[in-house]
Amino acid sequence: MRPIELLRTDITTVEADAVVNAANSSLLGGGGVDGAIHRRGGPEILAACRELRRTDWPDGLPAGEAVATTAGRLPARWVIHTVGPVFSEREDRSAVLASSYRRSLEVAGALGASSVVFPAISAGVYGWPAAGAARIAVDTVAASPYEGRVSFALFSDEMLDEFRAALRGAGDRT
Ligand code: AR6
Repeated sequence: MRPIELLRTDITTVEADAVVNAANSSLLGGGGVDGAIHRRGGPEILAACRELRRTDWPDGLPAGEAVATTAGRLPARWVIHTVGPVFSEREDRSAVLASSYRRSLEVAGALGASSVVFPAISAGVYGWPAAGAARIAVDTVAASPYEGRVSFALFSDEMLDEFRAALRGAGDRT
């Protein structure tokens, strides 16, 4: 399995070619990772998002899809915005969450990005239980043909532990 690095840090401080944003369909900002990325990256990112809404995604970016913009003032070349699914008790949306990771890495590969850092997509405002979110994240990244370096920036010790457990289990699941 590819090496996957786990960091206990604010994603906006990580140096990587591409930083993944856990955005919403509007692409116009929000709280959590999205708020932090726009705050620290500056207005250039929002301007690029508005342009994408005007051109490619007039109805918004669907869940499971990903798109890149400048990273503004972040220590990165690109922000890859993806929209995770809102967690549902009634409907299994795991495939959509996996798609967010897969499509983000496809976009990174197409850009020629040699490193990508992810947050725990959908595991905050969108309500995904941490263990499941970590397992889907790790398994999808492990299965991706993307050749660059992948890391996760996790915001709490609990989330770091969940990702460690998912990584330990990944060898058994693949
Ligand atoms: N660095 C790393 N991880 C963080 C940071 C940070 N600066 N801030 C929060 N987290 P969330 P979602 C963790 O809510 O669940 C926004 O309003 C957080 O603790 O950012 O996909 C968007 O606009 C959690 O573990 O993303 C959407 O409306 C994980 O990152 C909605 O939230 C993801 O939490 C998306 O919700």
